[in-house]
Amino acid sequence: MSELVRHYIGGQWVESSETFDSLNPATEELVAPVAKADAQQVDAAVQAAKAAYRDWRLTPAPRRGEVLYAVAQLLTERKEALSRLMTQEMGKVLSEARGDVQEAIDMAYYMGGEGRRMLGYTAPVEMPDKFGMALRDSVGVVGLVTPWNFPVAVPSWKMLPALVAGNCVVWKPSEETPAVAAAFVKVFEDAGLPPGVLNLVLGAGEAGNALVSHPDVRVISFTGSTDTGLKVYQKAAALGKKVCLEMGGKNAIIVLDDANLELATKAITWSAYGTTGQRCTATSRLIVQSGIKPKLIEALIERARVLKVGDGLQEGVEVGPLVNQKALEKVERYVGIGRDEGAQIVIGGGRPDTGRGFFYNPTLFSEVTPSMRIAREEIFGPVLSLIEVDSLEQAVEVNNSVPFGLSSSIFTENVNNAFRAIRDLTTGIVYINHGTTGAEIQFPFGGTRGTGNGMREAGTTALDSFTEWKSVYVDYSGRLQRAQIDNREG
Ligand code: UN1
Repeated sequence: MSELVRHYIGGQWVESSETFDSLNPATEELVAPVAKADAQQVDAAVQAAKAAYRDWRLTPAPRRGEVLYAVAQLLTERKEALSRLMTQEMGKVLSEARGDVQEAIDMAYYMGGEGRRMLGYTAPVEMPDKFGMALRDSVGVVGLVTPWNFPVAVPSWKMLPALVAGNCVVWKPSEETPAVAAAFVKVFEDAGLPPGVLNLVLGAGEAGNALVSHPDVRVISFTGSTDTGLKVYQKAAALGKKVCLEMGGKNAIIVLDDANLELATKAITWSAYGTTGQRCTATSRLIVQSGIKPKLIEALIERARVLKVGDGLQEGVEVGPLVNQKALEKVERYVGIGRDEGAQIVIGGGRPDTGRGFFYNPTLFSEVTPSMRIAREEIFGPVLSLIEVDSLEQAVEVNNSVPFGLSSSIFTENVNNAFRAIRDLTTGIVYINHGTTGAEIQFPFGGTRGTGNGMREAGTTALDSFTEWKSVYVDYSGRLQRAQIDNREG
């Protein structure tokens, strides 16, 4: 039997009296038993973070950045092992798991550089012999709650900026991916991060609640389902905390009559069925102009015919399992809803004959209308809904009509159409002639409407969640200066 996966609190790997199991969704076999944190252990982790904060905030930022560079190097060395463990634990195919780890490597280098930037600014001030500047300051202990679909990349978007800015972290990863989370934290330990600066607590709702409601945690950064995210938001807001949310998506690819068909077909297949549709950026709607619709459906059927579903560790497999039984049941339920709503199944619509594992065949519905539930609600599985439109204007309107606003895409060879789409699509991420997935860490990541609460991760915005602005005025006149015009002295 595999070794127990433990929490990492104050630089120690610790157990709990209770445990739970982490399963492989392709084989339904045990990956490892896992320690399950209760509220006391979460509190111990927060206390460890608080204690470590005294020194970590005073460690010069370039030194903190160097730890991140060491993390990047170790992650590179361990990329293959981490990727394999990720595939075993949550099912995505190995090549995608490698991409997940690579995102964390990229982020570690990017945020390592922040150690020598962390830019603030100066501006002129109203009085003589006076100086003004605005600095970024750390906030203290931050709590991270992260999902299983990007078990290394998404946490890295949060913890790397948080750490380089001088905060200490308590991280509660999804209960679906504890082993890969522990292996990721081990990288920080081996890279020389001081004890208590990063703490890991494993478990589900109880641990998450304890973290979100802990009075000493000033910021909560959450990525996950809309349901849970809104609960986290309410709980934390009631305690006056800053909350950064990344939640659902219902992303669309628009294909206009003037699109490159081959390119669109490849991108749609990858964005809709890659990671088994379990990305918040996955394509779950296809908005197609009437003229190209028959050809596009034909090409998608052709492509789906050779799409290999199976264990993500096996060579040649392109679509792995869903993460668990519950996710599979949700997909089955929504396919039933789509059928009842009158949509037509063109591809898939059932489970492959694998015997075990939470597999579902890539599925395409056509004859979907924008008001159907399968066109509005997040399914988080390999289910794509095709909506036919007459024009670019109608396509944009349909795209913007859903409660989410993360990612959108348009395929057109016409530069005027492309720029109109850039102007009018109301999502946080817009792609031209590329699927809805594949965001890079040097640009802001996040969405409008129900996808979030206005925050962005990564890019030049990465530090915003984890820093406060401190405006500093230095009066070096040696006397009490009052503004010449009284009503300007605020
Ligand atoms: C997510 O699905 O939660 O844009 C993150 C992408 C990835 C990140 C997705 N780079 O597909």
